[in-house]
Amino acid sequence: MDQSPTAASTPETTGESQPPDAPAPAVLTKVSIVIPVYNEQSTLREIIGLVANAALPANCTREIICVNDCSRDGTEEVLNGLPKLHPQVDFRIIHKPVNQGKGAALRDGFKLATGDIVLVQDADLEYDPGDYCKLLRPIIEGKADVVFGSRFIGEPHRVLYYWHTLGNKFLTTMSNMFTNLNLTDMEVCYKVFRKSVIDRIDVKCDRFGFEPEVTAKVAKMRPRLRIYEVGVAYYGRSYEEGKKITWKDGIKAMLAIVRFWWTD
Ligand SMILES: Nc1nc2c(ncn2[C@@H]2O[C@H](COP(=O)(O)OP(=O)(O)OP(=O)(O)O)[C@@H](O)[C@H]2O)c(=O)[nH]1
Ligand SMILES: [Mg+2]
Repeated sequence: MDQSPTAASTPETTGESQPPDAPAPAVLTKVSIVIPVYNEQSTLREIIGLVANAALPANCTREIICVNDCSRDGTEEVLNGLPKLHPQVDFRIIHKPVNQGKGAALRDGFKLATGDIVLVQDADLEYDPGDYCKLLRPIIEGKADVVFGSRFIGEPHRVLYYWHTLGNKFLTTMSNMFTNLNLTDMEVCYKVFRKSVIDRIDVKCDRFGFEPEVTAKVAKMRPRLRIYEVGVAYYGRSYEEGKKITWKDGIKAMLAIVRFWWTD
């Protein structure tokens, strides 16, 4: 594996020799922010505003890739209006003809990514793009190949469902037992990858099995990847506010943990 800092942080070789006192060339790192979107008309404008304006580490640029998973609530119109609202932002927007799920939407989004780093963002307002610097820094500094956020290590988080939290912790523990990682939040949305890592992952799960699948796959990759975790804020929503995930998704996650431990 390439052990240099990120591919992105390697200055381009131009072949020209620099005078000794010339300022070091600015190193540009492009971050591809991939957002799966399904019936998120009510939060989309606000979250995209936050994503478009979120602070990034120095010398980083961004592209925003939105994958509309055949929404039926006016999401399409909101998405098509975004480039006008944020003319400074490099958008890629695709509309899928059939609903396939978060994993499939991300698989499509990753294919369009042209950045050096790929970051997954949900389209609701549960996570805070204000955490991007923290999430990106370990990769930019060359210490990490993959960074997971964690809702359970210290940052502000809305106090909500006990059994849901316990379910999350159970799934993380089960995933850890199979992968031998010591993650604290396997199901977190914020997952950041060097592009060269995500390019090696063939995402098979179309729906929420994505989280255990990529976790198992990054754990299995050899030479071993450097995986970091950073605390992120979490503004969880209640079922009345539109929360969709249920215990059935938990069962599917358990099956995915075993499946991707056993096979690729
Ligand atoms: N539920 C759902 N989300 C999808 C689908 N395709 C893409 N997504 C997007 O995937 C992201 C995560 O979905 P959420 O429903 O918020 O899942 P979650 O955050 O794990 O669960 P909640 O607690 O319900 O918010 C959101 O940005 C969705 O818009 C799909 O088919 N179903
Ligand atoms: Mg959500």
